[in-house]
Amino acid sequence: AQTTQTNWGELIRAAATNASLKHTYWPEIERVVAEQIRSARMGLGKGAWQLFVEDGEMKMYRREVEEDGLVVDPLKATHQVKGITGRELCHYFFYPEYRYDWEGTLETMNVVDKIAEDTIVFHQIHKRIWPAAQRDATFWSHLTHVPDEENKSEDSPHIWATVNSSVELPSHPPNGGKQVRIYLTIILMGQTIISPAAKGRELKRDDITCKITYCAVVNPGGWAPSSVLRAVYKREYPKFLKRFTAYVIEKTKNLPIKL
Ligand code: 6CM
Repeated sequence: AQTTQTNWGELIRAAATNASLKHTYWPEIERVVAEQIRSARMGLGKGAWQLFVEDGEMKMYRREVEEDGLVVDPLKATHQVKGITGRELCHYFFYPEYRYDWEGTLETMNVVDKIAEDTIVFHQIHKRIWPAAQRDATFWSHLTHVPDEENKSEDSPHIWATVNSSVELPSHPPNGGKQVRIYLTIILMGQTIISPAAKGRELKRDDITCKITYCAVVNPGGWAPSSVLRAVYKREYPKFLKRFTAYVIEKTKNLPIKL
């Protein structure tokens, strides 16, 4: 009941930098980020989600959806990882300097526009998957944090999120090169849970768990055989989430905890 009353737009605005708030993209960023946070927090709720990968704490669900004959299956994944915070998770997902370290589907990544410390515009070319044409994407990426509804006390860590959403760039028209443009809306969200045992003493990495939600809708933009695409997703999404979280654990293990 709480969730329906939350004004996510207001919370997202409160976390944003001035440079982001002033940008022409802002109304769209606020709308999409609010919508993504709302639906990521909703859990599986209604809708025909089918579990298609289960590996330890990691669970991945999809809904089979096609638009104009193209597979656009929404994906929703949940995971739990010890030793990292939601803020750290989203930091490594958002900032471009780490992307080649963990993004296995990437051929090239370019920062088209660094709008602000919390909003960056990217052009990415992804690896070609036989027998389809190579894909590229242009999207803005926004890093935000909102108070945790379940943990309302003053000093409890915020929920952090990075949202990526396609945007048209006159400098990079779709299907201009040899790639087919894909359209994506993606959220990675992390909620930090602190073990009650840590109360009153210095926090250790052993005391923290990150509850992760990752949702993705990718429209392949042009011909791609459904069965191949679903097989690719079944292989690549778990690979991404395992590899990426292992990467964040490795990067942060000797660093001070950033809540
Ligand atoms: O969210 C992820 N990565 C982000 C940073 O790179 C970003 C990227 C999203 C692009 C995901 C699409 C890649 C798949 C390209 C293949 C398209 C179809 C080819 C036709 C096959 C027959 O949000 C992690 C993304 C993990 C991808 C599985």
